[in-house]
Amino acid sequence: MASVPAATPQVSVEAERQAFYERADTQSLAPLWTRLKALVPKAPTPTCAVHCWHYDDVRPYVMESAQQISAAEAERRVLILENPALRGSSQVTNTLYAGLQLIMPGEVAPAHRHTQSALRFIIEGTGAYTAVDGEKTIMQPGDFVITPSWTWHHHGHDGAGPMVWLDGLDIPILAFYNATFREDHHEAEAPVARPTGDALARYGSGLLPVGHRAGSLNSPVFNYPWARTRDALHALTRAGAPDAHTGHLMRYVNPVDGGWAMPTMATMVRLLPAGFSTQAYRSSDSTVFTAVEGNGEIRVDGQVLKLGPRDIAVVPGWMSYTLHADDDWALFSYSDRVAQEKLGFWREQRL
Ligand code: GTQ
Repeated sequence: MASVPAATPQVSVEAERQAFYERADTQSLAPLWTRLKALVPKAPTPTCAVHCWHYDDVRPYVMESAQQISAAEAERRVLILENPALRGSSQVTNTLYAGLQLIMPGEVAPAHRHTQSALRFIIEGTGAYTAVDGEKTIMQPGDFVITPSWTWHHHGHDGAGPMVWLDGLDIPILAFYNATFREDHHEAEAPVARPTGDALARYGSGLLPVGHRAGSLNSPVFNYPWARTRDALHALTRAGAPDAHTGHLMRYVNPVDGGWAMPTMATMVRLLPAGFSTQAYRSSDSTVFTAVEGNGEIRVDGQVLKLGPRDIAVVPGWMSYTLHADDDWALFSYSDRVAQEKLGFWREQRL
């Protein structure tokens, strides 16, 4: 057999393949085998970054936005919390949006509805309301409020002083599915049909109207007041030791079926007693945290994020992290965990 230099066949194989890729490319075809390991990696490779926004740093910008534009003109006067690794995308994680919304006394952010779900976690101020699907709720710091998909909602402020809340929306998820719809109400304020407090009395008091059926994707409770949540969390600390990996971790529940409050975004709140440190933990859902009361640290990827009241942090999915409480530390968090669970691929690991 005639011998050929060893390198030659390899070179010609590569060259032939390249030529083939170029010809296939003209038909909008691409080889999987050059991409398989990246397309189907062994473990998640989130492209978002660890980040923390300290409220004292961003508050001046949020307040200045009121000099720049009214809530009516802006429709929603929000500064988007954009992940530094995803600038220009309006994403805080690959699947979630976060923003800080400001409303001033006398303002109305006009009624609209959209297929995205929204959550509000109240950061600062008192006296503003949000009206969701015909009921107003007055918001207090630490309250968790939901705006289900396709429900009319507007925000207003009959009290005094600026009011700021954290908006969490599933905007990137809806964009991924290309299933975004919106509609503006013909009036700034959508009709209010029920008295304030009705939903909480009817569905959020350990009672349900007899005959009420499960079946909605969203909790009928749309404001989970901080005063109640706080009492519950502190009661837990008296009953026993916190979970080693998560602390006293609770989820906001749909009282009708025991599920999550919303179908795409999982919302949780936890208390870590003063001095408590968690063992390392990771899960496949990238998570946004905000501290409500107390101070502590999130240690992740060699970084130490100090998180006091109103500070906001993002931890990418599958990155192992630990939590350390300086004093009794209450943390709210949201992620796409509920969507991942329902689709069957959510994972967690206790390290
Ligand atoms: O309050 O309806 O931060 O529609 C982004 C989009 C808030 C809202 C945001 C929205 C809203």
